[in-house]
Amino acid sequence: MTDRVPLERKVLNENDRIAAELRARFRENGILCLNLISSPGAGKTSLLERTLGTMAPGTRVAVLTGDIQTDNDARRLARFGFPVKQITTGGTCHLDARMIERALADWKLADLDLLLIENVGNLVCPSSYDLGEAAKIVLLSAAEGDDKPLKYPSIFFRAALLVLNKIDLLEHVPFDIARARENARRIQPKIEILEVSCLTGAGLEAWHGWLDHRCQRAQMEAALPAG
Ligand SMILES: Nc1nc2c(ncn2[C@@H]2O[C@H](COP(=O)(O)OP(=O)(O)O)[C@@H](O)[C@H]2O)c(=O)[nH]1
Ligand SMILES: [Mg+2]
Repeated sequence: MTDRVPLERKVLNENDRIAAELRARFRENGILCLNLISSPGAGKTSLLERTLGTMAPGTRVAVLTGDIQTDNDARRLARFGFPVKQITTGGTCHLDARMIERALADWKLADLDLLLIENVGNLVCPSSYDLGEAAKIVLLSAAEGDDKPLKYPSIFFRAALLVLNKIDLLEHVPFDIARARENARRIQPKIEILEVSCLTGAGLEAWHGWLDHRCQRAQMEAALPAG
């Protein structure tokens, strides 16, 4: 038991090293990489379906989607015609940087502008593993309870954006959206927050706007000297 903490630190250090290499490669190629994290069923794949569904053919976007078992999500996303790869972790509750590195081995990064990663459904483990992303995005759905930012602070602390999904359910569930926002800002005052419904499409223009803005920023950063 006493050896456990140093071992975990070593694993995380090794992960950070690979993630830093990935981040440098993404930057070199002007790629915006986003890491989507939520509990199972909050709507990560649905948000990706909505996102890919509005993209013109030829858009330089690709998706990696992680799950413990099955390639269901990859099959849901492949129908849009963009490169999609499933990473099946076989029991591991999060993606790590090595899995991303392996999954990218046969893709040409120079052909991409946007890499969207759907992490394994879990609000705890994925928050500790840097995948080289420019930003973590946490999704929380109205079905899950407005106290979740307080119960799982780590991911709300690390995410740049909170997507509050399933707002179409607000009239049916005792989810206080103002309290959810307030709880998230108690953990991280600067977190950006969007309210959407992937079912009805409400709020998704703001999501597309956020994405466009971040893509432009990634392109501009790639044009600057490294450092
Ligand atoms: N009512 C409602 N259901 C949604 C919404 N977004 C996703 N869902 C449903 O929630 C379930 C889980 O969604 P999914 O995208 O697979 O979640 P993931 O596990 O986070 O990838 C599916 O049945 C979706 O159709 C939404 O905005 N409103
Ligand atoms: Mg999914």
